[in-house]
Amino acid sequence: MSLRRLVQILAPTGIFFAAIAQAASDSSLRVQVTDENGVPVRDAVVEMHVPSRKSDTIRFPWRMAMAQKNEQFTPGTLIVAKGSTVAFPNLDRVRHSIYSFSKTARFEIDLYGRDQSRSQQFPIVGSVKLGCNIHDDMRGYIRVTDTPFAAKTDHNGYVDLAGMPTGGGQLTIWHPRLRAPANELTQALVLRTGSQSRKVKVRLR
Ligand SMILES: [Cu+2]
Repeated sequence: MSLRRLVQILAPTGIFFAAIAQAASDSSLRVQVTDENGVPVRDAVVEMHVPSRKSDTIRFPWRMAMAQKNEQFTPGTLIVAKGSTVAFPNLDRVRHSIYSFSKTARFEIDLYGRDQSRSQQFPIVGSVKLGCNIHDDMRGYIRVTDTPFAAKTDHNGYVDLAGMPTGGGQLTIWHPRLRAPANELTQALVLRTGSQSRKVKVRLR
């Protein structure tokens, strides 16, 4: 039976379209990021950009917060949706003054102390490098994204993205030490129904 005939039979029942809707969000992807020597790269941000369905609000399961603890940014890399407001709670006894010179978000937050918090909005997609005016070696990164399919690699360099629509898209890998323009690498990728995996080798500085 031809597909066209099948559509004619099933369309009035709604079954066919339900089947399409099911298949359209039935793709999952496992990515492993390694360096040139095959050593896993952790805390790389992996994003899959697919043609958007509805522009639903993106909600990640983690907190939109970058704390300062033991004179370090925690977590060191945070993924947020474009337009998010991020909290910067200070959990240290000492005071911090956070800044960014990144094109995507230039700001400076005056000194604030223990158990206080400040917040900042991130309306532009890209990466933001955070520093502290008091502690020179404090480094933190915020990756602002416009796709809900984004996550950080674990200590084995793995990331799992699920619930994606099938079809063509762009896979982006970002890491602060990735040796490429804007520290990111983009590859075309066709998502098939079911699960698939891909290994990506990157060069680090
Ligand atoms: Cu500080």
